[in-house]
Amino acid sequence: MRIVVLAGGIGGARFLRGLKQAVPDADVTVIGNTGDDIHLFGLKVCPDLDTVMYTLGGGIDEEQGWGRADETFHLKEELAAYGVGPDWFGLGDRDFATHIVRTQMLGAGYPLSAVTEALCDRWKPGVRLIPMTDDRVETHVAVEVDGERKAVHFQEYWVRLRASVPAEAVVPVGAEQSKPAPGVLEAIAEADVILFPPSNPVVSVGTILAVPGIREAIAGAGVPVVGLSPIVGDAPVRGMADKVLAAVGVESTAAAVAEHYGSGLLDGWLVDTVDAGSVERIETAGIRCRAVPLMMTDLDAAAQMAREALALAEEVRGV
Ligand code: FO1
Repeated sequence: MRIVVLAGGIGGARFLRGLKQAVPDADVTVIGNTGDDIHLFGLKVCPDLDTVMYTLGGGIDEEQGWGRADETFHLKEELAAYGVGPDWFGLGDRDFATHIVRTQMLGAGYPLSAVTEALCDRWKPGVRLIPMTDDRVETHVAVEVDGERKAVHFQEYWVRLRASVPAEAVVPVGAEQSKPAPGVLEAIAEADVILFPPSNPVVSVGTILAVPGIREAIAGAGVPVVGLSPIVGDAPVRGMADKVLAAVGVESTAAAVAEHYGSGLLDGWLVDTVDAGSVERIETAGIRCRAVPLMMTDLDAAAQMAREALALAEEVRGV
């Protein structure tokens, strides 16, 4: 079975680990969000691609959900000692190697998709990981700080500001001019099922859908598209998705996120059992809905969620 998954960071990566356990023989292609990318110290850092690669490749810091296990921060300390910023983004020594190799290959003219493939040769994530585009896209967030409106890089909003101020707008800068990376549209066209994991619907899945051609390809693929709500009980399971949902006028509920994606895109939507009351509203919106446990407390829970998503896809396919 060929499965395409649009993945962001931690939630998407953990879901993918469950999917691989649920259907080990499936051919999984991950279209990764690159809107979180940031250039630091002359290096290109791709947080969401690295989170998928490390999580599935066995190198992730399990507790944090990002960055490398057994990390040290000597380089970060030395840079700070030189007064070279920023110091609010936690790049570890092991992680730096990934960004050095990536930046070196980009500098030699390799596109990000080829670089990602090369990095995955080491990590062997067991899925094909393709960036949504080889072009530069960076999400910026419009905020008002000390009475001054300004746009900050997503990572500054997320990590330095801890999303402590409302996001007035979220803009994937460069998305309009970008095109899907090689293999993205082909994977969607050949997929038997397309999944939206519990990733951030605005800055992760939303950014991938902002690359011209991707939303249309998914909507027109003619195969079941099933998503899992990242919102449980009116609150994001992790992260601060509610802050960016507000920026796009979407209430922080499982039903509102499903309606935000729309029945033109989504055929099925899984909500957590605590949100079972919203099943009818979602089905009225033309999206088949089931209430199942959606807390990825461990690998088996994530695998069960994946099985539920695939079962719903078959149910949708059958109509
Ligand atoms: N998230 C944090 O909350 N604090 C950090 O210092 C931090 C550093 C970091 C370094 C590399 C990397 O790949 C991810 C990192 N993240 C950090 C997570 C990152 O902000 C998020 O994973 C995504 O951008 C949102 O999904």
